[in-house]
Formats: sequence, C-alpha cells, structure tokens
Amino acid sequence: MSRTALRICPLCEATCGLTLTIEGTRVTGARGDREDVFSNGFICPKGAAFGALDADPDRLRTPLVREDGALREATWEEAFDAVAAGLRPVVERYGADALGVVLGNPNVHTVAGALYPTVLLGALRTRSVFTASTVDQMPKHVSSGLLFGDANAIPVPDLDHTDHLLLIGANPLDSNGSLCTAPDFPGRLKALKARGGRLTVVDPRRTRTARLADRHLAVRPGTDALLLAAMVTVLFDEDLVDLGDLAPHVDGLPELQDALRDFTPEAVAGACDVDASLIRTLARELAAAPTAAVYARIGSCTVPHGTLASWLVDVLNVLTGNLDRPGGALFPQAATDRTPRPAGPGRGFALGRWHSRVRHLPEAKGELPLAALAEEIDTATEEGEPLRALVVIAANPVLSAPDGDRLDKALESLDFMVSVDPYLNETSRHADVVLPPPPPSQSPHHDFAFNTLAVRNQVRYSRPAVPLEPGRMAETEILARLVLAAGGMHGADPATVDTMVIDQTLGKAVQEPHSPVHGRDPRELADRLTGDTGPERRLDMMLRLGPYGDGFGARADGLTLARLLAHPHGIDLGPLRPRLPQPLKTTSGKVELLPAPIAGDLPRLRQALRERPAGLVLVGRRHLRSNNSWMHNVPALTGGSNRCTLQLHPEDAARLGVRDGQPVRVKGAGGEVTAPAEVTEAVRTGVVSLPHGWGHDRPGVRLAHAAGEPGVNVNQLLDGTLLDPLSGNAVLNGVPVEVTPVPTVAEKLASVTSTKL
Ligand SMILES: Nc1nc2c(c(=O)[nH]1)N[C@H]1C(S)=C(S)[C@@H](COP(=O)(O)OP(=O)(O)OC[C@H]3O[C@@H](n4cnc5c(=O)[nH]c(N)nc54)[C@H](O)[C@@H]3O)O[C@H]1N2
Ligand SMILES: Nc1nc2c(c(=O)[nH]1)N[C@H]1C(S)=C(S)[C@@H](COP(=O)(O)OP(=O)(O)OC[C@H]3O[C@@H](n4cnc5c(=O)[nH]c(N)nc54)[C@H](O)[C@@H]3O)O[C@H]1N2
Ligand code: SF4
Ligand SMILES: [Mo]
Repeated sequence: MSRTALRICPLCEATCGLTLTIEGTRVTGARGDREDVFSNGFICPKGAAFGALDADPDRLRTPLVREDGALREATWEEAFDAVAAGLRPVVERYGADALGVVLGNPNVHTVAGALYPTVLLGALRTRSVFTASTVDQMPKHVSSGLLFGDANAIPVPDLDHTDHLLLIGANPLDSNGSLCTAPDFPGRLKALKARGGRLTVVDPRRTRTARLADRHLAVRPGTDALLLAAMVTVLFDEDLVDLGDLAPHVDGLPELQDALRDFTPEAVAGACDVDASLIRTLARELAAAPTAAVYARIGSCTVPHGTLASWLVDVLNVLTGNLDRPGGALFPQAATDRTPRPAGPGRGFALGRWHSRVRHLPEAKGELPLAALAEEIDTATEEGEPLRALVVIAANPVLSAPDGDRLDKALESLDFMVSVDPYLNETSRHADVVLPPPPPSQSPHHDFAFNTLAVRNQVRYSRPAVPLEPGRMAETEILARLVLAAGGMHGADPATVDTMVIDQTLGKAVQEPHSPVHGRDPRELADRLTGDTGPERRLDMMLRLGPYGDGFGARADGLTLARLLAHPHGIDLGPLRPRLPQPLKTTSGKVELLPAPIAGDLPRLRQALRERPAGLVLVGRRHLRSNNSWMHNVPALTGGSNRCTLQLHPEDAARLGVRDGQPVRVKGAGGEVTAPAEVTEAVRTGVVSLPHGWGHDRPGVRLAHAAGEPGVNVNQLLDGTLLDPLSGNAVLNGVPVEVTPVPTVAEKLASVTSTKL
C-alpha cells in the first residue's frame, strides 16, 4: 500500500514543496505539491528524482572508522569514541586553531546544518573556519556588511512585481536561482515578460536564461564591476540619479560620484568588450523603468573584483530608488529572523579582524578563504601550528575548491579528520571517521537560510516523511554529539546541546527591551515550548520570538510550531515589503554608499581598465540535472547534455584546430586536464567553459555510477592564488587557460606513418 507525504525539496535554493509517494519506507515517486503556498506545484528533474537520490545504494548506512589504515563499518558508539579520541588531544596539545572546521553547501539545505555548526564553532573557539561561501557568495556578504552594516542583509529582486530585471552572471533557468529563493524562477521570468517587463542578461555565455532575455550582453568575463561602474557614471552625468524615499537613509552620494568619475562608458568599453553606447542605454533603461532590480550571482562574485561588483549592484539599486521598494530589491523578513530591533546606528561590519597564518589573508565574516585550506595544512610557519585535524561537514573541497590535488595530499597528512557525509567521496575518503546522515526522506526540513532570501515571505516545515531506519541517527543528533565530542563533553546527552541553546537564547531575549518576552521568566518560556525533538523545540522558540511569532502568548494569533504543523502546505506571509531603516546596522545608521575598504579597492579596478587577456579565459557552467559535486551518482540525473565537456566557440575551435568531440588539453596555473571539446556558439569568442564538481576517478571513492563517467576536476586548473582581496573569495571565472587539441590515435598513427615515409 502506498501513501503520500509532503517534503520541501532540499536539492537547490528554490525550496519547492514536493508530494512524495511512499511504499513501505521507500520513496517511489515525487511530484510538485500544487497546494504549496510558495511553489504551487513546480518541480524540476532533480526534485522528480528525489526517490532515486534518496535510495542511492552507495549512500553509507553505518559510520566508518579507520583501523590499520582502512575504513571499516562501526557502531555509532565506536565512531564517536574515535572522534573524541582523535580531536581532543590535538586541541589540548596544539591549541584551538589547530583544529579546523570546513562547512560545505548542503549545510544550508538541512535543519542540522542550520542549527548546530554555530554551536560547534562556539564550543571550539577555533579561528580556522572555512566554508563554501568563499568559493561562492562571500563578496555579496562583504558588500552588504559594508553598505548596510549586516553581512546577511542581502536585498532580493522583487521578481513577481518588477518592471525591469538586470540579471548578471546568473543562469536561473539551470540553477533555479541563488541568493534569490524563487520556486519556478523560469516561470516567474516568463511572467515578468508577459506583463510587459524587460529582462536584460549579462553573461559571456548564451545561456537558456540569456535566450529568454530581451537583451543579452556577452561581456568579457571578470569585467562586470567596470560595466556597472560605468552605468553609475552615466546616471550621475545624465542627471538620472533619483533616490526617492531612500534619500534620508543614504550617506556618501557626492563621494561616490567623485570616486567613480573615471569609469566612463568609453573608458570601460574595451575591457568589457561592450559598446559605450550600449552601456549608456543600459543605464538609461534602468533609470527609466517604473521599477527595476539589479541582481547578480556566481559570475559576478567568483571573479577578481567580486566585492566591487556586488557593491555596485546595490549601488545601482540605490541610485535608481529601487532599493527597498516594491518592484525593486527588498530585504525579506523570515519567520525565524530575530525580533527586529528598533532602527538606529549599529556596530558596523569589520573585516580582517584576524588573518590566515601562511598568506596573511584577512578573515571575512569569521571565515578564512577555502582556497587557503591546503596551505594552512601543508605549510609550516614560525607563526603557529599548521592545521592538524579537521571537522568536515557536508563539504567536498577536493572537488569544489582550487587545486584539489594539493588539498588531497594535505588531507592525507592530517593527524585526524572526521567527515559528516552520506558518501565516501573525493574528500571523505581521507577521514578517520565518517558519520553518515540519513537520506532526506528520513530528515525534517525547514529553510532557515533560504527564507531570508525568498522573493515572498512564507514559512513551511516538513517532518521526516519516513521514520529513521534502524541503525540510523538523525543528522541533528550526529551534529549535537559531534559538538560534545569535539568540545570535551563526549558522552553527555545530546539533548543538553539544545537545552543549552534554548536557555541562552531565552535568557537573552527576556533582557531585550524590544523583545515580546521582555521581563519574563525564561524557564517559564522554555516550559511552554512544543515539539517532538530538541531541534523542533528550537524551531518553535525561533518562530515564537520572531517577527510573526506569538511572543509566547503576547500576540494571540502569532506563529508557533503547532500552528505551522496545522498548515502542511505552509503559511504565506505576504509579498516583500519596505523595511528600511530597520535592517541597517552601520555605525551611521544609514546606507553607506562608499565604505572605506571599497574606496581602497578602486585603484585596482582602475588598473583593470587597461587589462585585456590575450588568450582564452575559462568560465564555469551548471547543468539543470546536477548539483555541485555530489549528484553524478544517480543514473536519472546523468547522461544526455549533462556532461563534462569543454565548450568553445566555433571561431576559436577553427583557430586552434579543434573538432567537436575531440579531446582537448586545458592548462591553467594549477595543472591541466583533458576533456572532450564541445564546439558551440553558446560561449562567446575568447571564452571556454567547463563545469565543476566532476573528477570522480580517485581511488577509494565509492560512487559506482559516477565513476563510470568521472569527468575532470576543473578546479585543478587553479592554484588558489587568485582571490578577490576584500572577501577572500576564490576566482573561479575568467581564469586564463591554454587549450590544445589532443591528437586522436588515428592522427598519431598518421603522423608516425608520414614521418616514416
Ligand atoms: N570551478 C568552480 N568551482 C565551484 C563552483 C563553480 O561555480 N565553479 N561553485 C562553488 C559553489 S557556488 C559552491 S556552493 C561549492 C559547493 O561545494 P561543496 O561545499 O563541496 O558542496 P557540494 O559539492 O554540494 O556537497 C558537499 C558534500 O555534501 C554531501 N552531502 C549531500 N547531502 C548532505 C546532507 O544532507 N548532509 C551532509 N552532512 N552532507 C551532505 C555530499 O555528499 C558532498 O560530499 O562549490 C564551489 N566550487
Ligand atoms: N542545476 C544546478 N543548480 C544549482 C547548482 C548546481 O550545481 N546545479 N548549484 C547551486 C549553487 S551552490 C549555487 S551558488 C547556484 C548558482 O546559481 P547561478 O549563479 O545562477 O549559477 P550558474 O549557472 O553558475 O550561473 C553563473 C553564470 O555566470 C556566467 N559567468 C561566468 N563568468 C562571468 C562573468 O565574469 N560575468 C558575467 N556577467 N557572467 C559570468 C556563467 O556563464 C554562468 O552562466 O546554483 C545552485 N543551483
Ligand atoms: S527547482 Fe530545486 S527545489 Fe525545486 S524541485 Fe528542483 S531541485 Fe528541488
Ligand atoms: Mo553555491
């Protein structure tokens, strides 16, 4: 007999509601939940493959522990004993910073990843923290930190209401959106066009998103900051700046105008490879639209001027009066956000409070660049101990970060490593202990992170669709036990971690004058919490303290976990609404248009005016049926156009003597790889494209299907030296490479024969 269960899809940022068909304990089908308040039935091929991904036979079922050099299956007790015995001596002997923590992307897709890593970092007090953010969106955090005083205050384009969307370096038709949570992003873009709105796409590739656009600019990779700076000068020069209602909340307008004066359309046109007149048109169109939003993603962040580009995106939103207004770019308000404090000056955002040991790279948001992880392990300096041990949670940096070969060796040299990962893959195979989370059907789901980035305020929660299999441990419990084992409290009841967080949070809340629970007894509040598990009680607490919460009885119809559970398709909380000045936490209490670190980085941008790469540059791409490094093991999601090929333009192919399908050698600063050529007009001339997350041919990896077509690791072309200096973000796009055809066997034979003759 089959039944159905609702489950929010954790496979990308779109957070679609799914209806799973379940037979026994197995998910046999997945379709879009038409009644979901946010996704209204949308589903993509990944969501449809939920069952196959969930039941992947290569998912680990028990913990693994290294014994005599080899990993063997173990009990949870043995595994956590080994974790405590492996980590504690390192901390005690070499200090907190000798133990590093690496957090990967799936942490933003799990309840466990949202609730426990912060507790872990608090317990460990290590400064050796590395996450996927520094191969992704750290430039956006830094720009938001500097502009708004809060690194997590990221304005989101009002997709459903805007008249004009300028979309830069993003391909939501394949990625389904990022830092802009919008189930059915493709449908929302089509609706924008259907209501007479305009879509402009800036991307060196003619992506599926670009094909939908009214205008597509194939910019030269890495030059968006120049393009956007020139748009700003046009707005000033043509008197198109109009802050509207924002004016009282903005500081630094004259200084901004002055700082960007040199970046005229004519000055940047050559570097960007975009006509000056077209740049003027872009600026005029943006200013003329009744409402407009500038939105940029990976292609604007993972480049040498990532922070400047991210900053200029919001500068343009401000100058056209579109920040914080419907139809523009607004700050969402999630149900689990903290109680908004009254508007007013805040503490501001500090960068570089400490530095990495080897290259002295500044921290950003408490993190060091992931591109520096290998050297922090393999390089001794006089300043301190190298990393001796690592806790890796949901991260596969051997494939995701620059120079995987070096990192591969470095991981091998560690005293101890623990991975929380469902697979034995390129990274986790180095672990001394692997702690596998259960498959998603057995885990609860709430989008703590993505609701703060969603195009509509809403709240949804799914309980596990299937009970935990015998022998499984919930990922929330795995991480709670990890906190205890790493923090010197091995063996304590994992529930104490949740109790501790609840006590601390409520203890603080009752002291805050703006909190709905000000002055109340925290123990009385804790007793009122509902939920079957510690994490559910924490969710209940956050909902009740949050902006829509019941304030523990203070607001009769406010949100609680119980109320959310009564609405299995979610609760709609309305469209995005203006919130300024409340979200601002700068020391001035205003939007600071020209923060000092940004001004300090402008000379480097000025230099870029003169830079023109002579050879080819590499960019990445994503495929709809894939996700970073971990989805190549499901037959339904592989094959067809989802292949690790080097795309290049027919003119470049002809010049290099490369034929479609022929193997080509790609060489970068960090190494070389060989991949089949795909000759296509989808990339502009001078640009080649290779996707990331491939290269599943290392020994010890247990990914049977992926190993059949392993692909190559694009990040081996990087040596980790190219970074955006303000954010420490790795440069993954616009990287210089050399491409040469590899002669086929027949061609080699022919050349041998001809020399003989
Ligand atoms: N060249 C190039 N490199 C890139 C990018 C690029 O565009 N170009 N993109 C970058 C970006 S944006 C990102 S976010 C990173 C992503 O890189 P990573 O942070 O490494 O993330 P993933 O590859 O998505 O998955 C990491 C690990 O999580 C595991 N995992 C999957 N589900 C779960 C779960 O429920 N729990 C746990 N504990 N583990 C789970 C997977 O098995 C995998 O080992 O890659 C970056 N690397
Ligand atoms: N199917 C699928 N979905 C995913 C993922 C996945 O791997 N597969 N990964 C998820 C993750 S972790 C993230 S962060 C998001 C990313 O979401 P997106 O940012 O939408 O992802 P991409 O498809 O990499 O789009 C980046 C685009 O930037 C272009 N580009 C490269 N260099 C430049 C440049 O210098 N300037 C400009 N203007 N454009 C440039 C590339 O050609 C590419 O089309 O996707 C998420 N969703
Ligand atoms: S778009 Fe993303 S969230 Fe929606 S079904 Fe596809 S993978 Fe899941
Ligand atoms: Mo990402």
